[in-house]
Amino acid sequence: MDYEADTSRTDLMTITRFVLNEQSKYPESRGDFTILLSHVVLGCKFVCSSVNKAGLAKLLGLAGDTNIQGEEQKKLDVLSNEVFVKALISSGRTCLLVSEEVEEAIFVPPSHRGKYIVVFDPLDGSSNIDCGVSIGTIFGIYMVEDETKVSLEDALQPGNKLLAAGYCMYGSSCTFVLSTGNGVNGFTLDPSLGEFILTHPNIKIPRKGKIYSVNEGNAKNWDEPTTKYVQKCKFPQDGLPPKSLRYIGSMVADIHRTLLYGGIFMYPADIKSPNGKLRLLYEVFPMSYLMEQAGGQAFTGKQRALDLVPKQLHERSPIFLGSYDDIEQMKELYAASKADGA
Ligand code: AFP
Repeated sequence: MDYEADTSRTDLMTITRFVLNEQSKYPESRGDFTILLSHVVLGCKFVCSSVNKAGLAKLLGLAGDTNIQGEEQKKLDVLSNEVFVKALISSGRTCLLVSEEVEEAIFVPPSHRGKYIVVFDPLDGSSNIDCGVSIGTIFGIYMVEDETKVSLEDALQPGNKLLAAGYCMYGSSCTFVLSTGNGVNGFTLDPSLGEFILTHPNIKIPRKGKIYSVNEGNAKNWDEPTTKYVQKCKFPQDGLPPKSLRYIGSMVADIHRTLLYGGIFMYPADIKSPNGKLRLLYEVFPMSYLMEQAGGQAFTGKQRALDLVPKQLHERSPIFLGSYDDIEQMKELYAASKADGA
């Protein structure tokens, strides 16, 4: 028996161990963030288990309600939202929550208050639930300025103030991707242990990618830079082969692939939706933060996405996320179109 190999196989870097290691680099830390994160992870494990047995437990289909975006709520959306709200409040480390499923911000009762603000989409990509496509939870974590005076303004911080962000993808495996501002790491749930194990240390997005990802059904309404970019992907003039198109329509899955394989993910503005579709606080900001932490870029068509200052909780923004060079090319097209006065 190879005892050495066996020992390394059992020396598992669980997400808790990983975060505690990170915490030990800050001697002044009291462990609040670690506790909060363990509650986020618990919520993800609960949702993962619900997604896995959704068909059996009759959790598929509509819950019969419409959320604030005017979309039909699925049973799993409702359940996931409840799970995260309860897990976050019971952590005793949050003061303000913003959920995609709830119109107003949720102020945590004073008895349970802590210093963190969590913005989240409990189950993104829910129109894909019934056909078994990967879906996920997206979250971002901020700190409140003054714990004794929590206000709505605290939830409207720019993305560059994020302390941490991540997502959990419920797919062929359950993958938790996290950044606390020190690179990006991916963990895979080992169902036999019930633990997330570090499987993708220090994720770096390739500098340039071979894939573009966009809902081409909206092409007739795109602006000129987006149209030109996609044309270049299909008919490159530089002698390179055309890029491949991959679009799942589930942001977590599309971003996960983009982080690992490189390329560009776009949800641009168009004539019908001048602000695009994706929500700034709990879709655009967390994914932009992860992208930059992995060495990529996030651009709105006008500016660095993380520098946007939100005015409303459920505001939308156009977004281009991906490999450094690919986003650079998109920025050049926008700059040229601005120079032309388009
Ligand atoms: P749903 O939660 O309604 O499925 O929306 C998912 C999403 O917000 C995001 O996950 C996708 O990237 C995007 O919408 C897909 O939108 P289109 O269907 O318009 O391409």
